[in-house]
Amino acid sequence: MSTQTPIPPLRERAAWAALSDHFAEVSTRHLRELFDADATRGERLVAEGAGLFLDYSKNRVTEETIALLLALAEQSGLAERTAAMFAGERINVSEDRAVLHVALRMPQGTTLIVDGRDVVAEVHEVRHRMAALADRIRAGEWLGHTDRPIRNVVNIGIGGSDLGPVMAYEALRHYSARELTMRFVSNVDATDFVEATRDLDPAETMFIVSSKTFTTLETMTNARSARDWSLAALGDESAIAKHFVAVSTNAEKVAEFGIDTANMFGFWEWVGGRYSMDSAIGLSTMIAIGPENFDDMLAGFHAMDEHFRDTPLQRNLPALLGLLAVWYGDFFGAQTVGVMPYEQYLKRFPAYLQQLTMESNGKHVTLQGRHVDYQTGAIFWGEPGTNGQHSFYQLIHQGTKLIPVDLIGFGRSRNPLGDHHDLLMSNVFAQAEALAFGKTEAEVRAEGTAEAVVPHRVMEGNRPTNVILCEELTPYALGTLVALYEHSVFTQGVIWDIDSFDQWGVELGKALAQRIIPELESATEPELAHDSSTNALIRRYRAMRA
Ligand code: G6Q
Repeated sequence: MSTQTPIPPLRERAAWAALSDHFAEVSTRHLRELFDADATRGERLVAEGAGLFLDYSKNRVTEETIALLLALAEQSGLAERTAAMFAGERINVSEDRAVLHVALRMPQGTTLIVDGRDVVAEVHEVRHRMAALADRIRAGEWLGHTDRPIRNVVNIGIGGSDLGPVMAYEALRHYSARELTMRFVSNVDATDFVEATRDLDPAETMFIVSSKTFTTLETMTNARSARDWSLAALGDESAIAKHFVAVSTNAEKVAEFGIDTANMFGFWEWVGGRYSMDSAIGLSTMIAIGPENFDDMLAGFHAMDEHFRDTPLQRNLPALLGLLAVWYGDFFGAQTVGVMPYEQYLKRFPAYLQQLTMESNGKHVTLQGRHVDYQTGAIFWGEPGTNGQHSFYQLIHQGTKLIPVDLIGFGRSRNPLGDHHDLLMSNVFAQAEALAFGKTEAEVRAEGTAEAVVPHRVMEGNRPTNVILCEELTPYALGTLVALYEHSVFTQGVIWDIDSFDQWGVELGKALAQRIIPELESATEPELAHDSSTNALIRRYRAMRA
């Protein structure tokens, strides 16, 4: 258990009560009014760190709101909990584990002793082995069973063992070795495996079986199909050693599957699945972009870690982002947060963030196990800009729901082409402006709008946004961006006093399916003891598959 002293329940913290009173006043104020009252607001309500710039001036806050949110962070023990995380204390209380993804990006030569072991040294030892493999594959020196170089790499994993690698591969495609084909298989639906491998030659294909536990149904099923697929072409069990590597914490299960543990890259129980893209789970990323770029990505993560740990809260990007999420979720009753990267390479970033945020903060009890009496994790969602503007932005502009939005943009495109990038970025600024200030009745009338149509064209505005800017999407920048959200999630979890690092709902899903599989597969009619709906559905499926 963590040695942290318990803090008062959220509603009993003085800043919470003050925020509740303050909300009544601020919630009636319009961003137009707040900007009119203060000509420098747009220059002052900003923060910068680790190469990222955050403009949070278009939020429904005053400086008093920010001061109260910062007081709430202090009264919630954010500084102490952050120090505890960085020190390797067991802050994941329900699993009694340390939470040390920050150690995955600590520079070589630094030291962090946990349970008598230098975890940083262990991290770098694995990283060197990963780099040796990545270099051999990238140089065409890793030969398959028939002495042909490996040209295709397929990562098999799901959840935290898939979403980070897929997102990072897409985000950093510009840096990837284009002669290699990278594929990702996650779903137990056979279509995923079949479509991912249909045009690949088994003699040139390596599978990375990525699974922390090496017991996950989807991954092990896909891994077995991959082995059958390889053996059907290569014909010989000895081929496995040249075509399969494993990333896992479970050496016993890896060996049982038939992968030589010399070809296994380990990590540790203190790396949560959704916090693992910078551990050996990132092996596919490293093969794609090379060890040096991978190191740059880790340097970006580390820069944001240091910013979060060392910067006063009023200039601390993850803390501000996290506190604003609490402000909207708990006071305005906002249910969701939109994250819109104006960068095509970040097309999988919202999906990645969904797991990071919702699996971490989708919790209903406090660290002490008491049911919360306030809202916790919001629903995160998003699409790359500008695509979303031509579909769901309508609801954000004129619907009845308040949806705070993060807009992420870059100073330069990785693919400069005519004026595409200026057009893209003009949309970031225009959307943030329109969402905040809207269009009044008077403005709509002044455009010569027919009276009956005026109400339809009015934009109330007062829709909050954060604008996050970065120079360009490099591996380093990606690291900073991911760590920004990791620590924002942590900040929110600390305020809500929840365990952001367990996932019992996911574990339940893993166990439940196991019970039904034999009922679907048995040759004779099984005795079913579920509810009447589940029993009937199972019977119907059995009839359909026959
Ligand atoms: C992440 C979760 C979950 C996990 C997957 C895959 O934080 O624990 O998404 O990553 O269920 O688990 P394995 O890596 O053990 O296969």
